[in-house]
Amino acid sequence: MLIAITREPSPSLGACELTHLERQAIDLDLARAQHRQYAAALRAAGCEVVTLAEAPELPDSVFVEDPAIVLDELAILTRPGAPSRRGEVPELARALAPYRRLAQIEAPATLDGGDVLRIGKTLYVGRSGRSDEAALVQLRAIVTPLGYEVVGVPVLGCLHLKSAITEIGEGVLLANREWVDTGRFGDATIIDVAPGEPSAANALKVGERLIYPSSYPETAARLSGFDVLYVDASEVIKAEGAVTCCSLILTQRGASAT
Ligand code: CIR
Repeated sequence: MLIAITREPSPSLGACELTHLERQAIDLDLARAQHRQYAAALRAAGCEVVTLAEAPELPDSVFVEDPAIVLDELAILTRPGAPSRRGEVPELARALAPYRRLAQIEAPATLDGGDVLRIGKTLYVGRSGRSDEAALVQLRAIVTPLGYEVVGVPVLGCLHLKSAITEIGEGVLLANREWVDTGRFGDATIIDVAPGEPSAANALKVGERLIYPSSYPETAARLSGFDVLYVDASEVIKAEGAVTCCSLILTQRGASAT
């Protein structure tokens, strides 16, 4: 059984952090409806969905991917790069504690979960504006004893590594080569985002299915052969989010498992 942890969009989502996008009005009712559709897609893909309560004082708290990284063996609480997001961590810690033992990235290092792409036992870590070398060193110390390799990857022009590249099948990555050097990912097959859809590389793989925004039809046309559940994510996209950011997916196991 897979668990998907999500969080209701904050009533203050319109005051979210923005780095590469101009601010646009966010329709909160629509964001909530889209979030329910996203939860339904997670259920259709086989997840039990745990939804945390909204946090009016934390505009970006719907993006639960950033305050934690969940591996089979443990969860690592991050120290988000944006100070406004650091208050998101304690609630995620409470939510994850029943399932995983917890480790923590310590100050002054900063790390956003959106910068961590796990492929097998390799953690690719985006060197974005949010995640620094000190965090990479801490992460490596936490996960190397568990058999993981940590590889830093420069990211330029987008918020996070997973804005630029995600895994959509075994050995298959969806990528925007303008933002990341795909040569860093070994001999993986690369599917390029369509020209004119630079933000289309973020797909959420859940088991054998993909959850993918309906906003990128030309890139979607390149996903034939994949079992895709489309969701309307227009409002989180305005907040510089996408589909991986709105959940933490974990296999069900107890916190004492190692
Ligand atoms: C932020 O700038 O932190 C939010 N507005 C968007 C975070 C999106 N998270 C993600 O891609 N993992």
